[in-house]
Amino acid sequence: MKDELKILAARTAVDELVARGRIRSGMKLGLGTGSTAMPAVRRIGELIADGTLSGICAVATSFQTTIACENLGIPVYSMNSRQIGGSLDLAIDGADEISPEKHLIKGGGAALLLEKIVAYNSAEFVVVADGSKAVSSLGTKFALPVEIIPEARISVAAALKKLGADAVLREGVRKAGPVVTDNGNLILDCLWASPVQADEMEYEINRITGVVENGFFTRILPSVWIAREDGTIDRR
Ligand code: ABF
Repeated sequence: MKDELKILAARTAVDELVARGRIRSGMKLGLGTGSTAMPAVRRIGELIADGTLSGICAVATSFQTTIACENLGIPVYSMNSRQIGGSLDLAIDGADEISPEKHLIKGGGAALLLEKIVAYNSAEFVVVADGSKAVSSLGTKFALPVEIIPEARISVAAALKKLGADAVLREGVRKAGPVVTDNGNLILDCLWASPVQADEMEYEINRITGVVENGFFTRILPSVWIAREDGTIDRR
């Protein structure tokens, strides 16, 4: 059921954005990671294949999304390429949690750094999700991922504790070692005893030496498509 809602949110968002001209031929698009972003990527691939969209230049936010784009015939470039020039027209991605102010937690799939580089350098940011992602506050349920330089693992965990967070090193599925991000870094997953002010915390965490980026997304407010259990779409 959840998978169907993810597909519904993703396809509805892409189709409406195309119908309103907010996704157009020739655009530079950021393409997200995860099981909700993927049907959006697939839909964009279909619209390229049937000729509705042409001249799209994409930036993929993970290795997984790059492979999907290759298979779908979506041309992928680096943010630094001549075609992209460091900025995008629109980025579309999933989220782990969405607060009423449309602050997000992202990075459950450990791709938060590239996801944030893409989102924060896009003129428009779109988030697609199923209803379980809409929450009343952030910080106490879904652990905030913080990407860190491996050598700073202990010192960053101590600094996060001073900010009230309990930080746990993310381990691989078989616990044979830590999860290593696409950038060769580690992830500390952080939980607080009570809800946090995400915009302040996004800033404070990034001031810690050894932190590369954190999964609070508060500086660009997304347009959000959330598929509810009854099959209706909550647009925010
Ligand atoms: C990406 O996909 C991540 O930032 C987030 O962690 C994840 C959401 O996962 P899913 O769409 O698979 O639930 O957007």
